[in-house]
Amino acid sequence: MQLVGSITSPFSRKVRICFIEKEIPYDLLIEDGWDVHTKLHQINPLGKIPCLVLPNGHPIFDSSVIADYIDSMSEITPLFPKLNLDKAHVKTFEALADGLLDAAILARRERISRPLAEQSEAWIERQISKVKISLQYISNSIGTSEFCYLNQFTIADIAIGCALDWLDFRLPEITWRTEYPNLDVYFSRLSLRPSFLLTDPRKTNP
Ligand SMILES: N[C@@H](CCC(=O)N[C@@H](CS)C(=O)NCC(=O)O)C(=O)O
Repeated sequence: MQLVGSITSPFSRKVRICFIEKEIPYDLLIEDGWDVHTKLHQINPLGKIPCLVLPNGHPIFDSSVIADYIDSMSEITPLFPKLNLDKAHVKTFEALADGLLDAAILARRERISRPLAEQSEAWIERQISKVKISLQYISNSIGTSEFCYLNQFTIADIAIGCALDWLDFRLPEITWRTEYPNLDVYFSRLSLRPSFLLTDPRKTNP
């Protein structure tokens, strides 16, 4: 199986962490979602990474669909609870972390990809406010727990961990560690897992 992704994409990282936690081997083809001259754009009409390419060439996207599929491939470290309602809660946290990232990436892209005169401060502020409100919600929900839901490591922790670390990496002006010391403790613990250490976006070796 080949995963089309990158080292710095937080959505690719989410899926790479799933592979490592589930102990499933995969090949990583590094591509940039923002570059239209790539294999990615022939297999995913949305032109986004990550995209999993099955041995028969069929694509699976987006990251939440890939994560669910990877989880079904092995019994090791179940990433989704069995009960439907618990699963829905965990997937809601995953959607929240992914949505926080979508907003944060849109805000950053507006700053780095557009000429200064064309940038909309109102647009950036709208996106950053989604990030901030989501951080508050995540902090309130996690409290002092080790894990986000049911005191068990799930896809919610992977998604939230990838989102928090991406903010540190790309938008350090969002000072979530000082504003939410409980999230600092939560992520410091999470980041010691080999799957997080091996996928640190600051390291170039996949
Ligand atoms: N909802 C998607 C989001 C993926 C995404 O936004 N990926 C970014 C890189 S981090 C990308 O490829 N962007 C290129 C584009 O939007 O054109 C997922 O969960 O996989």
